[in-house]
Amino acid sequence: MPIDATQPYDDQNIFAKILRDEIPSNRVYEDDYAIAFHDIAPVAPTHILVIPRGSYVSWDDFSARASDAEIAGFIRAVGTVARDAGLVAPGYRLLANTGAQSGQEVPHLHVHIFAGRRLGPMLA
Ligand code: DGP
Repeated sequence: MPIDATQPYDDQNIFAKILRDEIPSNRVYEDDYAIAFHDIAPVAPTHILVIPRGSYVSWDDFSARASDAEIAGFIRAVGTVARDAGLVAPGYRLLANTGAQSGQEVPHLHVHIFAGRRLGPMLA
């Protein structure tokens, strides 16, 4: 069910529970600003989600409210995850759905990393 990106943060969302280790995930990375884990329903051979540790509904919420340190830390984490996974040479795609028409389903900001096959010109 797509979410309303203008809603307040819900700390019972599934990624909040993954952050608190209340439900399991296949974690591949963590630092002070972000964690990364494999998507439960991959659409590419490599499909990793990177989420900030802070409580942000969407890219919009994050870019408006997060500190410069959180934004820098998160963007560095996304790059590090892709680099550590060996994705730079073959290439990868980043995607952050924001709000209902994008299809965002989980109301905690997440950046998808897709890789491992030739990706089409658009995911739409
Ligand atoms: P989006 O449509 O951009 O909100 O993408 C949400 C993604 O989250 C979707 O690709 C499936 C993934 N996902 C949903 N629930 C879980 C979960 O419990 N664990 C993991 N690892 N991924 C999940």
